[in-house]
Amino acid sequence: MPNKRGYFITLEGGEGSGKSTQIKKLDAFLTEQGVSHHITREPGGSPAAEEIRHVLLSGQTDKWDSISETLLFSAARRNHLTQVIWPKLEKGIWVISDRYADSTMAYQGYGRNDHLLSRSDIEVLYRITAGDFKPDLTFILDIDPQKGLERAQKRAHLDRMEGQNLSFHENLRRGFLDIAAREPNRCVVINADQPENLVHAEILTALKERLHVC
Ligand code: T5A
Repeated sequence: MPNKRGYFITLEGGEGSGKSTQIKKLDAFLTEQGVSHHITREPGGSPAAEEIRHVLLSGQTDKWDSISETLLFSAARRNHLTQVIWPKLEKGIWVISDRYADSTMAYQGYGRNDHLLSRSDIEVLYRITAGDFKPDLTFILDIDPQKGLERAQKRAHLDRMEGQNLSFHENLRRGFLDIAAREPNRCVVINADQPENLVHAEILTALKERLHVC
């Protein structure tokens, strides 16, 4: 665990909610403000974690059950933390990640709904992976799953997760909203069903209010 100095900010949400689009805008804003920062993503973000990403996102939807998936996402996360996130934060560099641990709770916990893993199982595994470390601020981009999937489908073919049925995506939306309700000091829910610039403006407002910066 780092003696943390930079801020760790995560963007979360269902498929096609616009995280990558908003991260690009946040990247440009922080550059403009002269804030030293690093953009990353999960699964992935370090060379070894990117290898695990490929294994996780390709193939049939039923390739892994939720326990196997959670272990693989956690292995990738541990590598990402030790090789990239913690060293950057220690140097005072902000880290902005496209997805992080809330995605594990939402997708492998709520989304799958196969009752193989409880909330507390996932929390214990997170503690093994990252100790008490948590993002300073998390934006949860909320959108009707049907609309999000339509956006994702327009952009590219659906990957292994995106190909799950609609009830999976509805469960994970509920999961993200539940996570936000449980941790209101860390999480801000953003209405992602509005034009990109308005979503960006909401994110900047919350960034300034929550972190008292920029
Ligand atoms: N996963 C991940 C788990 O199951 N467990 C975990 O622990 C972790 C970390 C990652 C997958 O892994 C799963 C979750 C995911 O299924 P990924 O390739 O990183 O896969 O995919 P996503 O994170 O889902 O990213 P997407 O690219 O699908 O969605 P984004 O980034 O939310 O959306 P974005 O910005 O690419 O936008 C999608 C389209 O919508 C348009 C964009 O131009 C683009 O065409 N768009 C808008 N259109 C209208 N209005 C707006 N406001 C728009 N914003 C964007």
